[in-house]
Amino acid sequence: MDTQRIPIIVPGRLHPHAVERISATFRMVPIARADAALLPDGLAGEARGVAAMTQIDAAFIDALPGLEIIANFGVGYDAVDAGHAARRGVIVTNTPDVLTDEVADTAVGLLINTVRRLPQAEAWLRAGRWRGEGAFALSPLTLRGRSVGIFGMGRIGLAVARRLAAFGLPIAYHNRRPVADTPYTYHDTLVGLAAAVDTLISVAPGGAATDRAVNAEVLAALGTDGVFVNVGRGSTVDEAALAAALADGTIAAAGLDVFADEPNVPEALLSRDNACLLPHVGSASVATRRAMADLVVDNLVAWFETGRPLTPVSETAALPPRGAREQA
Ligand code: NAP
Ligand code: 8YV
Repeated sequence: MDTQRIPIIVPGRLHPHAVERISATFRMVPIARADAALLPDGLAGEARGVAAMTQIDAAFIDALPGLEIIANFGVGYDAVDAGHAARRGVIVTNTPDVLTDEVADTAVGLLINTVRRLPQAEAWLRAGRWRGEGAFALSPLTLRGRSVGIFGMGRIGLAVARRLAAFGLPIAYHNRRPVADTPYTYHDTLVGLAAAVDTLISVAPGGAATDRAVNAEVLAALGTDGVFVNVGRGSTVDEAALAAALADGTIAAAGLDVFADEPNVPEALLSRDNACLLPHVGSASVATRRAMADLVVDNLVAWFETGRPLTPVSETAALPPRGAREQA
């Protein structure tokens, strides 16, 4: 197949390696954002693919009648209306597995920084205070003796669990369903999990089902020695309740890589010394982001050359292959 003639829309910013490969393989159509009004004349009818790391809503999908596939940059695809895409017969792909270990490493680093206050200790040294004032204060919290609860025991959750089990910490988790063949303790509610542990790590996806699931009740259940870490999605947390819990001692500390309205971080979190804050860097190494970019493009190539995507999301996994559609 001559893929060079296939229009692939790229709304907004995309990883440069993905852009380079898409423009070398397909007819790439960059637009500023996912708004069909920005498409060159006639392109809305011709477009067959979208590659994006931005919001793709139902209106944009509906504006592209020939759309076959949306390749999302990221394993989390809450920005894409995958349910609507499925109803329209449009495949959605994401980038699982290639980032799992990187994000799990980040989660563990963030947990340790939060508990042992290593960023504050480094700032103390760099400000000349070690030389001028003496040793940095002992950290009130320790990882020793903690028990860990993972909200979202999927690919990344399991990778975090394996790491922390090797640290000698007991692991429990909450998902909608128990995971087969794992040694970890299952809780069928998030608040039940929070009450059973003192360290809650969220690796849950965004979307309506998890919206502000980590709320005041869950934080109260975690308790005054509690540490909350989030590498999943900011939307899963009631940030006002979290800021209040950090301020009034309902929990001890939080480590956050993700926020509800990125890149805007609430002042009530920025001002807290017991919050360790990262700018969504879970997967952000050169090697891992390049692997994600490759998987975005490999999905497009596989769809147009073999008729089957490599990593479709669950909502669109049962859609028929390309060949079956052409015969229908
Ligand atoms: P995954 O394998 O699909 O795991 C997600 C887990 O969450 C599943 O075990 C799922 O189990 C559970 N879950 C989903 N909805 C739930 C709900 N409503 N209530 C309770 N549990 C629920 O995905 P993954 O590859 O581990 O990635 C997880 C998430 O991490 C992504 O969606 C993304 O948001 C985030 N992420 C962040 C970064 C970063 O840079 N910080 C990087 C990569 C990924 P059940 O289906 O049984 O409920
Ligand atoms: C990416 C992520 O940084 O994969 C995900 O779900 O959150 C991160 O790996 C993000 O998707 C790129 O915008």
